Amino acid sequence: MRDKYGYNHKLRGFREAVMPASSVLILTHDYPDPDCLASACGISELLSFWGVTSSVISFGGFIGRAENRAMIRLLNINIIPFVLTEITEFDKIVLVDCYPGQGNVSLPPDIAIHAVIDHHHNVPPPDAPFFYDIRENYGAATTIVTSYLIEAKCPVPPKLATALFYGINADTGGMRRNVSDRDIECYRLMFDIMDYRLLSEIQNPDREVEFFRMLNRATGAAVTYDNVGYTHLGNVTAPDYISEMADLIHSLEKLEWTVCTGIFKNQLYFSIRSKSNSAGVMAQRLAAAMGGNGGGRLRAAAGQLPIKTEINILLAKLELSIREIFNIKDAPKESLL
Ligand SMILES: [Mn+2]
Repeated sequence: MRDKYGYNHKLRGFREAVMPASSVLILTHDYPDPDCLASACGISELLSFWGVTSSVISFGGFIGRAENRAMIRLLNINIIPFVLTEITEFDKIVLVDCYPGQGNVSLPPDIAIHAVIDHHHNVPPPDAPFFYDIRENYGAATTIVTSYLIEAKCPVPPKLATALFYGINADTGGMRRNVSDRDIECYRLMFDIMDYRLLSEIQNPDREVEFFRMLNRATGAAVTYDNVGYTHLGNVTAPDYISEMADLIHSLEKLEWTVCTGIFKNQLYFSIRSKSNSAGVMAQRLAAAMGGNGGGRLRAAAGQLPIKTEINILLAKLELSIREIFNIKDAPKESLL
């Protein structure tokens, strides 16, 4: 039977795809954010409620954002780097907040997966060899997982509720972007269970000096072209600094769009923020113009561009593409500071 969102039958499909199992690998995208971490924790709880004795949460890349590190530490999230997992030891593999073959998930191409839970624009082939639950209208993958927990009548302890609340909160920018009724409903339910003190500690974490270095670079290099902001961070020690600095610069009052770039592992990573609803489209256009990959949601998007020439030549080309795509060809370039 379907609920008013038309999704109730998905829980049964998920259960059939992953059960029975004694050991399940729950994989997030590389450089995990609160949404995928919370989704993974929720799935882990659901699996143990169903009797799975061992599940492991894993990710490629690593974690730069202080809030995300605090989330893992304070909520005791047991997460291990993908390179340390032995993939053949798992009966089943579940992907959360990502889709196989998208370049942001560390998974050997020949490995069979069993379930995908995502809210990005991904269209599985009709004969997809795995279960999928992709709800593009949801602001957070965590909302899908929270719905599973509620439907399955799985108890949600306060720490998990804190993770789920924070996951929905982070991906919706505090209920500002891409919010569906179901996101709000789950957000409210978790609010009543969560630990406020822990949430506050996660949101106000101790920071490493690298954060301030990045902040200094981001503001020092920031320029505006009318209502479009741009900054380049140079080499970064973790790609999630790029999205973090994009968020900060984007709070400048006059900006409609913000683009932030940084170099990591010989690729130029970019993040785009939009106060209208065009970030994902702009990321696709920028990637197409520069020969890279890009995409995302209405107000937040990202991508990677290959670095095949000298970086200054690439950045000059990028500026031309930004001017073209955002329709600011003749706008004066002004320094932020
Ligand atoms: Mn997400």
